[in-house]
Amino acid sequence: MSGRYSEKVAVIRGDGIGPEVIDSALAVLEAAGAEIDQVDLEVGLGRWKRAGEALAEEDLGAIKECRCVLFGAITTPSDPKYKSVLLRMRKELDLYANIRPFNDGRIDLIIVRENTEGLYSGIEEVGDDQATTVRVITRHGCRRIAMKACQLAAERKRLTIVHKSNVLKSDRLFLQICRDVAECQGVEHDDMLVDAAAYNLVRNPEKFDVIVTTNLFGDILSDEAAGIAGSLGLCASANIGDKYALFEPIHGSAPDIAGKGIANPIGAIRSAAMMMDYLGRADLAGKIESAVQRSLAQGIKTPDLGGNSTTRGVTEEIIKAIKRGFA
Ligand code: 48Y
Repeated sequence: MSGRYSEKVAVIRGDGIGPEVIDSALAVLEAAGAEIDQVDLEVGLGRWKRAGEALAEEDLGAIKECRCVLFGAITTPSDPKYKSVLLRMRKELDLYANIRPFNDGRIDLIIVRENTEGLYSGIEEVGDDQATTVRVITRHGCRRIAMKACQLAAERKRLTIVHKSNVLKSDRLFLQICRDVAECQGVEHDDMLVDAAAYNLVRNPEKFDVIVTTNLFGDILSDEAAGIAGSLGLCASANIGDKYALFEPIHGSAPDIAGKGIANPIGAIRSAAMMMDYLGRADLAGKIESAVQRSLAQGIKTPDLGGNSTTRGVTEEIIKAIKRGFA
């Protein structure tokens, strides 16, 4: 980037607290000196109610014209006619690696979740007496997620392959391929059954460094890790493919607190920092993270962390820290 031109970023604020936390993230990006060319898109339940469509084909087209997406949160109603926008984008943009770092409190690890197959295959049959969901594990899917996880593990210490191969034969393939890739890449690795991993995450989180796992296990373990880190509101994620990328806080749209001004903006702010890292501005990402740490250390916290600060209060404190050069 180096100030010569700015990157085109699709911004999807979404529903519930999505707009509040994305506005905070954009304000922090601006304070940090990020240059982005923002393309605002209206996507989500609000749009569905208004126009009968949550994510239009032209939105997907517009996204494909951008380097990446900054995404708030979207409410997925249980109406079977409504197709999850997030899952559609992950699939249609082939965002196969969901990377979720956790480094607050007792925890310092990255979960690398396969994001396009497994139990999220969408291959389902619902009858009156029986309902089936097909769990799809492919060699191609395993290889590429294992490669991504190995790249991260090589910069850290160890890779743990999390699976349920004692019961699910599909996970024997996942385990085998992940092991082969780790061997090939010279990455130190071990493996653990998902139930043992769930237990150990609570009891001994320091056992983990980089976890690679299938779609649903990654979904569940990352909420658990967020609980250990202190709050879902702190945690960020990157959904990365070979062509596109989408950055989002891991929390949902939290309709119960929407509009109250108390949502924790840190998950979205950290997602914006991950985006800057992706765009080649690791310096800005580092600056933002240091300011977040500084603000947390000052005790400026929203209610999810036991504090009484507002979304705005936290955002202003982080901006102040960036401007004072604590970063
Ligand atoms: O990103 C997540 O961890 C969320 O729980 C989504 C998931 O299942 O991967 C939720 C999907 C949705 O709301 O449609």
